[in-house]
Amino acid sequence: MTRDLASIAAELDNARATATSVAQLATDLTLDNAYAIQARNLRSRVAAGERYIGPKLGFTSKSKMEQMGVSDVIVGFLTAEMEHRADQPLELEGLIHPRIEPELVFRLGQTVEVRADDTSESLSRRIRESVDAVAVGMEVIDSRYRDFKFSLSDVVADNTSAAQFIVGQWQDFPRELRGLPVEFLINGETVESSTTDAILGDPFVAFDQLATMTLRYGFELPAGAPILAGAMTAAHWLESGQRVKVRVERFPALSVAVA
Ligand code: OOG
Ligand code: MG
Repeated sequence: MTRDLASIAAELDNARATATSVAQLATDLTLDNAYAIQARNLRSRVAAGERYIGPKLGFTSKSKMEQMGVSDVIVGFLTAEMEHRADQPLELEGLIHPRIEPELVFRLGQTVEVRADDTSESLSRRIRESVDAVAVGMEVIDSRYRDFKFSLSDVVADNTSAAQFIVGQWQDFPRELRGLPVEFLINGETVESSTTDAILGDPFVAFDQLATMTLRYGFELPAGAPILAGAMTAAHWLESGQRVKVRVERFPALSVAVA
């Protein structure tokens, strides 16, 4: 039986709010309907007082696609309330089965509006020209589905597992971001290493993906928006007492303690 989008949206939002996992959705949910569910939950969270600040990309790296068995780039939303400050301990309460992953974050220096004659090339170019800073980041993902398992449409409907994110110190936007070594450490031990090329072969290709998805699904790109470009390694389970750190060459390291 096909369920209406409003009831699926309400079930997922309730799962998030109560930190209780739910069953995966029916397999006949289309990707367009999954994005419609995501948009409904953004609207209801904004109506409840949260503030939309920017988009996040997911599955832009092979390591993430392989870890989760999903191979298409996805986009979710970030609200101001989801941002966590690195100098505060990360609280696991209110989360179901959180994981953490190392990200690059771009910042939009000005609002990017979609124009009627935009192609993904022209929009990608304006996004890139509007980015004024980049930082190392981390994302806490927390699938609302049982056992952290999902299909592509499931994870899109669930706002791409987004839960919290941390942004390190903003750096001037460089001409080039390829080839920088990345290390992900838990309790001082390197658990993953990679390079910035993990993101689509070149982190700047994230702008093309964001442009294509924005033309299709209408994400807002307001001034000041952080844009998560996607994890550069597989994600790791968060456990209380851990210290998690990301090192990307040429950037200040970013670390956070788990309460
Ligand atoms: C979906 C979110 C993927 C990324 O950076 O690749 C993502 C998930 O893995 O649960 O945020
Ligand atoms: Mg991510």
